[in-house]
Amino acid sequence: METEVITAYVSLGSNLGDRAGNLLLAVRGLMEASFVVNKLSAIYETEPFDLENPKEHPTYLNMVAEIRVTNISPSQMMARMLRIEYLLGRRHKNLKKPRTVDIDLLLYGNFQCYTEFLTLPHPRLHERKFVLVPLAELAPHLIHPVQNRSVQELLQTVKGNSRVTRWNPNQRKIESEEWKIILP
Ligand code: PH2
Ligand code: MG
Ligand code: MG
Repeated sequence: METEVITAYVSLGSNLGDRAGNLLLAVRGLMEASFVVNKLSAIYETEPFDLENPKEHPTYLNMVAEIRVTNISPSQMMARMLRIEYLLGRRHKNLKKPRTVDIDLLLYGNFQCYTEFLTLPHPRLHERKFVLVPLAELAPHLIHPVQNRSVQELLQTVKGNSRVTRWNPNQRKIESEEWKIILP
């Protein structure tokens, strides 16, 4: 049997708890679920986007992973990703609530599908700077199979100026309790 190799892109986001720790546990979860992780983008701190009251939501950390897929269908991939979300503490599907981790399938090669369970390419990927910035880091020349434009071009014309900055672990806020331990 011929094995077809597909390159897929997955978006990871967290805005609850130890956000960077959650992203890295999600990457580990992908590897444990037999996904071959080719490349990882940097981690970006991103302003909540696409939500009714964006100011009321904690800031997100987002990143994108490139995955080499053999013999796993898009729906099998989604099922494994949902299981990782569940194992990392996500208990609700409510898009409006903060979450420990959100794992979305952005692209599965050039495959297109429109079902209740899964839409590919991800229907909002081309409108989201928090996805396009890390995706452009990994694959700037990749052509979006529906928009027919490269990731770089989509990023240049994306609407809105929501903040997306490279996350720096040394700039993390230190909680007041931690200061007491460092400075007795
Ligand atoms: N995810 C959403 C809605 N809004 N905003 C940012 N910055 N990052 C996200 O991952 C995100 C969002 C729904 O999944
Ligand atoms: Mg999402
Ligand atoms: Mg999701």
